[in-house]
This record gives sequence, C-alpha cells and structure tokens, in this order.
Amino acid sequence: MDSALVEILKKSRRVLVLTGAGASAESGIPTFRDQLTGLWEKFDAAELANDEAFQRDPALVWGWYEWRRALVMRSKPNPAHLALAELAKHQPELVLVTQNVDDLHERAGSPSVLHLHGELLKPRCEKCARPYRFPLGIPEMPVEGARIDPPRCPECLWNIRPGVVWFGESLPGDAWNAAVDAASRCDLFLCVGTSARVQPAASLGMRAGKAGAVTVQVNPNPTDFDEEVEFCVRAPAGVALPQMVGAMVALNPR
Ligand code: BV8
Ligand code: ZN
Repeated sequence: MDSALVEILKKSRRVLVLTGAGASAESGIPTFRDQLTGLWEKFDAAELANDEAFQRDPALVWGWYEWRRALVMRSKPNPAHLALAELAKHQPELVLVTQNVDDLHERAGSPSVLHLHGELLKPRCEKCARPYRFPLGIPEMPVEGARIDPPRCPECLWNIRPGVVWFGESLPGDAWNAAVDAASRCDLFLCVGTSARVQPAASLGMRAGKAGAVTVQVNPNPTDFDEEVEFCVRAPAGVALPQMVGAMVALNPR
C-alpha cells in the first residue's frame, strides 16, 4: 500500500466510509450493475428499481427482491465488512454510510449503519407504510426470474413493497442529513465498491474533499470517482480493507 496513504490512515480520527455493492460482492451478492439474470436479463436494474415498474408488474419486481433477499440471507459478511466493524471499535467518530440494502454490515458487527437507499429486510405497506414482518427463517431460493405476488397489508390490504429507495424517490432525511454532516467534518473519506453513478449518494465524496478531507477509493475497476479521489486502491474490498484497517488501528489501541 502507498506509504503516504498509510501515514494518512494512521493519523485519521474522523473517518467517513461510503460503501456500495462492491463491498458485498465477495459475499456472493451480485453488484447492482452486474448482468441481471433469468427473466430480469432484459432489464437494467434501474428499470426494475422504481415505483412505475412495481405498479406495472408488482409480481415481477417483488420476485426480483425476494430472490435478492433469499441470496442475502444465505450470504455471510466478508473480510471487508468485518474490517469496518473492527474499525468502529477503535474510531468512535467513524460514520459508516451504505448504498447497499443488505444487512451484512450489521451482521459483521458494525454498531451503526446509515442506509441511504433503504433496507431489503424492512418492507412496508405501499399505502399505510405499516412495516411488514417476513415469515421467520430463511426463505426458499426462488427460481431466478420467478414472479411472486407481493403479500397484502393485513391492515389495509394494499401491496407490501420492498423497503428500499427506488429511483425518483427521496432518500431517508435523517440518514442523508447525517451523511452530509459527516462529509463536512471528516478528515478521511473512504469509498468502497461503488460505481459512483447514483446521486445524491455519489456527491458525498466531492463534499468531503471540498471540506478538506483526504479522499480514498477502493475499487478494482475504474469509476466516475477516479478523477476526484486523491488515492485509488485498485483492489477488491475484501483484500484492501483488512490491510487499511490494520494500518489504522495499529497505533490507535482501544
Ligand atoms: C433522488 C435501492 C430526487 C434499490 C438504489 C437523471 C435521470 C433520472 C434520475 C436522475 C438523473 N440524474 C440523477 C438522477 C437521480 C437518480 C440517479 O442518480 N440516477 C442515476 C442512474 C443517474 N437518483 C435518484 O433517483 C435518487 N433519488 O434523486 O430523488 C428527489 C428529490 C426530491 C423529491 C423526490 C425525488 C434515489 C437513488 C436510489 C436508487 N436506489 N438502490 C435497490 O437496491 O434495488 S441505487 C443502487 O445503485 C444501489 O443502491 C447503489 O446505490 C447504486 C449504484 O450501485 P453501486 O452500489 O455503485 O453498485 P454498482 O453495481 O453500480 O457498482 C459496483 C461497484 O463495485 C463497481 O464499481 C465495481 O467495480 C465494484 N466492485 C466489484 N467487485 C468489487 C468492487 N469493489 C470492491 N471490491 C470488490 N470485490
Ligand atoms: Zn397498509
């Protein structure tokens, strides 16, 4: 790892981390832009991740989310999630923001996770917003492309919808405001595994840089951040994060 970067990591005290689908890739969860398979192959994710698609064909969209949920519930946190959970023990001011809708950060032990794009495991009624509780246990793995009718709200009988933020929907105000506040105060902005294409989440890096933070990206591939970030670690998150966190906690005992 770049020695200048190691020095910066060691000195950082107010860290803001933004993760994207790449942070969960080594847990076996396809990234958002990976080819959608089966029935969804002819769709681009953004065409399915919106309310119009759900209104047009609720079973198609709910089936896609149920397939993703079954996959997440069969997956385990990977070394990237575990490294960030370890970092939280040493950096009390760490703010972890994710675009991911899985619960792998939580299962890795991260004490506080700001979900900018909602949570797969927290569906709600599309009409009265009553939270819906999935049946206990790990669901059957649906056939890829299976259309599954969404459950009905026991209260008002409207459809239950995924607990995620769709394109064209606003981000949860508390999570977004906390993320913007952290970007204005952090001394290190670390973005991990995101294509940095979706707004406003992708603007956090530029906000942090403008506020004086050192900006670091971990991604094996080129992204829209490449020109903006000061350090680019071209490696998978599961490899780079344990090394980076190791450097950060070495001199910063609990
Ligand atoms: C909003 C939840 C406004 C759902 C998601 C033009 C036209 C139309 C709209 C817009 C427009 N310009 C801007 C917009 C707004 C739009 C937007 O940004 N569109 C984009 C497509 C241009 N944004 C919105 O609509 C947002 N809302 O703006 O509201 C508003 C204001 C007031 C009132 C009303 C409305 C809401 C956006 C949220 C959408 N929901 N997710 C679901 O999950 O199904 S976004 C979804 O895509 C993900 O959550 C993620 O955030 C995003 C991008 O995905 P990534 O995480 O980056 O994953 P991706 O696959 O792209 O990349 C993975 C990366 O990992 C790659 O770079 C790869 O190299 C790397 N990688 C792979 N393996 C590894 C790795 N990295 C490390 N290690 C590895 N092993
Ligand atoms: Zn309802």
